[in-house]
Amino acid sequence: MSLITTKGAKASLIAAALSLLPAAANAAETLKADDYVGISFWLISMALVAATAFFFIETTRVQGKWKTSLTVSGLVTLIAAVHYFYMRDVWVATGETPTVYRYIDWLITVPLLMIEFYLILRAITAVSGGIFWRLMIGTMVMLVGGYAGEVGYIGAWAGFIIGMVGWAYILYEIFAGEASRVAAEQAPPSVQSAFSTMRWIVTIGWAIYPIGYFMGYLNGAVSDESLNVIYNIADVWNKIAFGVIIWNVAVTESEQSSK
Ligand SMILES: *C/C=C(C)/C=C/C=C(C)/C=C/C1=C(C)CCCC1(C)C
Repeated sequence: MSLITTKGAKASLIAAALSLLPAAANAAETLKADDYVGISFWLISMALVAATAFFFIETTRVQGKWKTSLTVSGLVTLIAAVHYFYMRDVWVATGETPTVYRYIDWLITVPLLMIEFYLILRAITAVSGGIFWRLMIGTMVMLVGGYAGEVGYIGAWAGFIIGMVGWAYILYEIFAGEASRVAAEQAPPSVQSAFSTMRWIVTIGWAIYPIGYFMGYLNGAVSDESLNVIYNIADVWNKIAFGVIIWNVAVTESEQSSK
């Protein structure tokens, strides 16, 4: 049974659009033409809204077992879009870095991105729940460690190290653990190639955040302005491009099996 019907997709889009409108109108009054950080917040917000519409509508095009993956991609960009509208307002109004919104966004979207690894494997074969739980545990350790360090509940370095351990655990699972074995041994070529690109995103694309933590926070070498622009671009890559890879494999596999 499909999770999202055409009608359902339209309704969720309209709801999403409405929830974003007031915030959009609000900030338009104060955005300065030379505030390039604010403008980057705007661009990313719009790209995330468009990506959400795209992923939800495309769920109607793929086979049932791929719909959940696409829906999750749409949820990631929707949740991020709403956070970006708030972050953009905070930045435009105060020039301050909206760290707390970023962490709340990560707390919801990063587990969803991790679930995607589990979902694309589950679409092609029977996989153990252990993969799911290990990816979740790694994610939580990474984010809670980073947050505790950033807000000062624990030392900045301790938070960084705990966060790195969580991330390393995730990388182990997808490069050498059960998830990687299932992908290598049982997945068709299109899924293998998606899995491999996704894990490079988690390695290289995700590295931007700990580097940002280090440069911006631990040694203060990077300004708030640059850091926000860098995070904003990273999120396009790590949320939208990640979703597009899943969309591509879902469409390819659906078309293969309808032949
Ligand atoms: C869409 C948002 C994404 C993919 C955010 C990802 C965030 C991280 C990979 C954060 C990682 C961190 C570490 C590995 C150690 C230091 C603290 C963090 C939380 C910045």
